[in-house]
Amino acid sequence: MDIAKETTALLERLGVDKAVLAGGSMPSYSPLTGGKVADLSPISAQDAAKAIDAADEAFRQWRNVPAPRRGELVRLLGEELRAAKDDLGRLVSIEAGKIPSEGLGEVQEMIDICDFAVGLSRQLYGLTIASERPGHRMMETWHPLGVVGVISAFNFPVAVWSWNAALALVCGNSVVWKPSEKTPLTALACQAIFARAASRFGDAPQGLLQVLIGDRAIGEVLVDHPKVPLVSATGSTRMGAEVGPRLAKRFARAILELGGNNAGIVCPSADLDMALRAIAFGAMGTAGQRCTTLRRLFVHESVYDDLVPRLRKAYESVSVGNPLETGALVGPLIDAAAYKGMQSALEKAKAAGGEITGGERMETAQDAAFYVRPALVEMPKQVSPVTEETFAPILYVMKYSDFDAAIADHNAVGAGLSSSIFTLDMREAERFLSADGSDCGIANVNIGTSGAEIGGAFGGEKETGGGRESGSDAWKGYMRRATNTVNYSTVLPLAQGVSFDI
Ligand code: UN1
Repeated sequence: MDIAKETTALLERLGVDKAVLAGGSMPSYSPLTGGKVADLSPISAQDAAKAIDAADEAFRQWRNVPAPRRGELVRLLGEELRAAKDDLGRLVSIEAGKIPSEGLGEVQEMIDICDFAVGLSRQLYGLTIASERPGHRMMETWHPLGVVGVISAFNFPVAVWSWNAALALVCGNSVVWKPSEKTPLTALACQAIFARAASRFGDAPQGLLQVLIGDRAIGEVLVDHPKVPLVSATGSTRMGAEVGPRLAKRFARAILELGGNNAGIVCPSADLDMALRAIAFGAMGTAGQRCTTLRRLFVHESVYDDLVPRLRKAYESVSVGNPLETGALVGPLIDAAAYKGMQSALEKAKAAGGEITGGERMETAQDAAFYVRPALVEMPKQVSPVTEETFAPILYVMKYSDFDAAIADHNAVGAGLSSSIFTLDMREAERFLSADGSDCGIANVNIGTSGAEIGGAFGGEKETGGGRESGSDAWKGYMRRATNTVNYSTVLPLAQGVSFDI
């Protein structure tokens, strides 16, 4: 398979001009082979600022378009995504290394959020609130906010953009997107797909979606630009720790979706067959490179010797390889740095008494592709590196005897994204979901930590950043709220009984 040729052909089919793929100074690689697939031209800081100005102009028109009509644009985007699903899914596989069903699943997630946002475009409801004064009415209105900056990561190169863009657009905002440097091609494809939807829509303002191809300095232009009132950023906790304070300094909003160090608890009553499958997908799926990947597992001592050997077998036998050429379930790591990070975590785990199954690099013809066997590490207790997120397929397994202690250990890490309990005991399940249970933004019962549906709000607590994207009422983060009080009486009573007679 000539991956560079196929990438160019896919991009052309998706509507990207071939000329932008060659001759630039920013090489783009596929983790499937490590080979180069394009040379893009990064945008300059000056042009990035201009693109943001253009998006602000577009916003000023778009905010006056009725929300249900704005929904029509997102409906068309959903239609274009349906038509492009096979090609875009394959491009996601080429650029991010995902297996075909996950590449397609990512596009399905985009289609789903478009459907959700179309419905939402008729439901941007505010409250009517009882006023304490006679002849007065109080209400809340939700208004468009402005340019929404989106910074996305390589591991969900297009779905996370669409969560933000679909909501932002129906909410009356424009979007400026800085994709990961590791996955710019899928972003260019989305830009072309969006352009088709916009042209079918007819009178959408120019510049509603801007894509900034570039490095970190371009991300900084977006974060610091005074015309960007909200930045939604997905990536490492380290990135969030830089972006958050910069936004706070100029009182801009942040939606941060950062690291996860997600855990599961397997209780004595668990359905072990089901738990096994959920754990296998959660920990090894997407080669351990989801922010929701299962990274820690607490197994009750009464089922440990039943479950863990079966899990070990699954780790030893799972197919690893180029998912577009073989039926492999585990594709490559994104790059050499990810491989190094994985090896250094495994060395630390070994030094801390961990017993490791897997973790080794697989032989391939290509030096620059990093295929690894997922690692299962039995740990005597929860110490570093278990307490840190390593963005690779490592599952640390620990034995527990006391449920309260397991919950305490579950919560004793910096991140707070996703979590799972496997139990048939309703007391344990409800406790896990309660105020003194899991401290994560996502807490599941009898399913894994990854693979959330778009209908719920997505995000997490603590070092995960606190932001919420996608479903439920996450849209409120993309609008500004006004409280309106209307006096339809002939007098002017002041609130709280204050008198001020001039
Ligand atoms: C991410 O890894 O940044 O819940 C997003 C999931 C997907 C989204 C993951 N729906 O695993």
